[in-house]
Amino acid sequence: METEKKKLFSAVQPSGAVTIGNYIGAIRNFVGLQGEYDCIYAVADLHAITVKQEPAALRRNTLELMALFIACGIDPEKCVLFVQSHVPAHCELTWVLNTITYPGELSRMTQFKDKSAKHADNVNMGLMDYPVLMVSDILLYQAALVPIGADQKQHLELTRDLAVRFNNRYGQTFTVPEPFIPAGSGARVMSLADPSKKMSKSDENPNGFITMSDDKDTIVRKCKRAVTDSGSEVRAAADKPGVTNLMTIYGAFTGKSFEETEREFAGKGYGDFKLAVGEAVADALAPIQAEKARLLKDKAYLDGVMKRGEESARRIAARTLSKVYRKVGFYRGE
Ligand code: AQP
Repeated sequence: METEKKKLFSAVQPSGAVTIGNYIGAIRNFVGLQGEYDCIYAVADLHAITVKQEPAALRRNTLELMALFIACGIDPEKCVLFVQSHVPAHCELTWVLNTITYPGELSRMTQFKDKSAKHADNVNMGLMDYPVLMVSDILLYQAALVPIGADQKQHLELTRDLAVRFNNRYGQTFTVPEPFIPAGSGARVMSLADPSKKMSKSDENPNGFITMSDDKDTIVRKCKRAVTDSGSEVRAAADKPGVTNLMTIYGAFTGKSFEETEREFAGKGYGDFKLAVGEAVADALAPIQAEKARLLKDKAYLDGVMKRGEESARRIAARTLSKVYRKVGFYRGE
C-alpha cells in the first residue's frame, strides 16, 4: 500500500486505559487523515515499558488499543496499523541513532524530567532513551509529517536534528519530518481534578480522567466532580481553567464553539453544564464502545489485522534499516 502520498506516522502507548484526552488530541484526528496521506499508526508498547507495566495489563491494553483504533474509524485497509514490538527494526535503528545522540540532549527533555520526577523509583535508561526510540519510529517510515501535540514538540525537534546529523555524516538517508497540526486539533485536554495538569492515562487519581471505556454513570459522576472555578458563569477564560477545559471537552463531542456553549448555558449554573458535558461525552462514546466490544470478541480478526500491519511495516522499515546499515559501514556481503 505505497503511493506517492506523503507518509505520516503517529502512535499511542498502551500504558493504561486510553483517555478522552488521547482521543481528542490524537486518535480522532488520525481518522480524517487516512485519505490524504499514507498513514502509519502504531500501538507503542516498546515505549510503554519505560514506566512499570503489569505484563498481563500491557497485553490486554495492547489488544484493547488496537480494537479502539478500529472502533474509532481507523481503517486497517487504508493505513498501516501495527504493534511496535512486532517490528524489530525500531530497536535496531534506535541502537544506531544512540551513537549519534548525546546524553545532554536527552537529559534536558521536559518529558524525561517530568516522568523521572513522577517515577522517582524507576528512572531507567529506557525512560531517558524514549525520544530516540520515537525518532526511530518516525525515520524508519520516512514520514514527512508527524501529527503531534504541544507536549511532543521537543521530541520532534530531536527527530529533525538526528535526521540532519545522520544525513550530514553518512549521506542522504532520512526524510526530515515536519510537525503537523491537523485542522480542528490542537486541543489539549486537562485533568478534571487539576486543570493545570494534562489529562493522562497514568494519573493515579481516576477522577482526573475519563477513559474511552467508562460507562455513562462513571462519566457523568466524573464530570459532576470536576474541579470548577469560582463564580457560576459558563464562560471560557484564562482565570476559569476548569470550566474552559469542560467547554473544550463539550465542544469536541458536540461540535459547539465556546460562544455557542456560553449562549446555551447563559443564566444556568455549573451543575446543568456539567451534567450536559457528561451526557454528551457518554452519548458520543457509546457507539465506539459497542464497536470495540464487538471487535474484542473477534480476536482472530484483530490478530489478522496486527499480522498484516506487521508485514507492511516490516517491509517499509527493512528498506530504511538496510540503507542505514550500509551507510554506517556494516558488512552486508558482496
Ligand atoms: N490530555 C491530552 N490532550 C490532548 N492530547 C493528548 N495526548 C495525550 N494526552 C493528551 C496525545 O495522545 C497521543 C498519544 O499519547 P501517548 O499515549 O503516546 O502518550 P502521552 O502523551 O504520554 O499520553 P498520556 O495519556 O499522558 O500517557 P501516559 O500517562 O502513559 O504518559 C499523543 O499524540 C499525545 O499528544
